[in-house]
Amino acid sequence: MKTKILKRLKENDNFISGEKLSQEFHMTRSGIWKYINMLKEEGYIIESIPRRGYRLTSSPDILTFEEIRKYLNTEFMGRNLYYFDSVDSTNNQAKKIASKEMEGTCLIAEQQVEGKGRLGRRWISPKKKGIWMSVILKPDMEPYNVGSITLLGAASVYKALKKMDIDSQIKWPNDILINNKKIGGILTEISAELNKINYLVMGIGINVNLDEKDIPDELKTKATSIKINENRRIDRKILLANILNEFESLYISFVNENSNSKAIEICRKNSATIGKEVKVRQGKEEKLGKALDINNKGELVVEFKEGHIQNIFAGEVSVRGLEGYI
Ligand code: BT5
Repeated sequence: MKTKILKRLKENDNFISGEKLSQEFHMTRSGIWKYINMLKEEGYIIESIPRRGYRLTSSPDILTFEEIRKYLNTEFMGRNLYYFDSVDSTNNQAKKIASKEMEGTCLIAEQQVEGKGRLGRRWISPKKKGIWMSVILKPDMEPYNVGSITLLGAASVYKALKKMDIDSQIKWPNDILINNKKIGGILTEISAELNKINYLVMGIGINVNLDEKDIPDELKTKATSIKINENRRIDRKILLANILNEFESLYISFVNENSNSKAIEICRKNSATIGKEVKVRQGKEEKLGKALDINNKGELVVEFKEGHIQNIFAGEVSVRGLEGYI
C-alpha cells in the first residue's frame, strides 16, 4: 500500500487531498496519514497543507524499485527487485532464493557488512555510497559456455558509465578501473550440474560516491571511487538503471546467439590488460608474460617469458604497474 501511495504521489506534481487518496485506496484518512509518515521516515519530503492535501517535493537517494523504475527500460532485468538497507552480502542472499526466483531478479543493498570478493576476500561496501547488487541468471546453456559471463557484467558497467560521460577500463576478467585504480569488481558464482546450469549469481560492486575517508588506508593506492575521480556526486539511481539496461541487452544477445562476442569486443577494446606485462597466478604457480589479446571465448591470451602462448580462462592476473605489481 505504501508503494502504491508513493507511486500516486510521484505521478502528480500538484497536491492530492487526503480525501481523494482515502477514496482511491479504500482506507481512512488517518490510514493514509500513517503511510505518509512512513514515507517521510524513509526520507521522502512530503508537504502537507490542510484542505489541500499532500505533495511530494523530493525523494531520498535510495535504490528501491520505485526510485529506479523511471530510468529502467528492461523487460525482465531488475523488474523483480529485493531491496535491503543492510545485509551480509547480496550474493549470499541471492544464492538462498535463486532456485525459486525468476531470471533477472535483482538484490540490492545500501550496505553490506560481509561483502565478498573472489577467493574469500573482503569487499568494502559503505552505506549509500555505492551500488552493491546481485543478479540471478538462468541461461539455458551448458556450464562450459558461460565461462566468459563475468565479461558481460564488466562490459555493461563500462557502457553504463560511458553513457554518463565517464571513461573506464576493464581489467580482465572482473575489475573496472578509472585512471588505473579499481572502482568496481564482479563476483560470479554458479550452481550447476555436469551439463546444466541451475543458476548463476552475478555480484556487481561499484564505488560510486565514496569519499577518501571511506576507502581504508591499505586500499588507497589501488582503489578509488567515481566521485573522487569526477569531483562530483553521481546519481546512483541513473547509473544502476543504466547498468541493468545495458546488461539485459548484452545478455539477450548472448543467450540468443549463443555467443558472448558483443561483450567480449567491448572488453577487448577497453582493456587495461592487453599489451601489458602481467603476472599470472594459477594455483600456487606464478608466471610472467605479456597479455596479447582476449580471444573469442573471452580467455586472456598470454605470451609467457619462456616463449609459449597460452589461453588463460581463470586464475589471477596482475598487471604490471597496477594493483601493486610494479
Ligand atoms: C572482486 O573481487 O572484485 C569482486 C567484488 C564483488 C563485489 C560485489 S558487491 C555485490 C555482491 N555481493 C558481494 O558480497 N560481492 C558482490 P576481487 O577481484 O577478489 O577483489 C577483491 C579485492 O579488492 C580485495 O582483496 C581488496 O584488495 C579490494 N577491494 C575491497 N573492497 C574494495 C572496493 N570497495 N573497491 C575497490 N577495491 C576493493
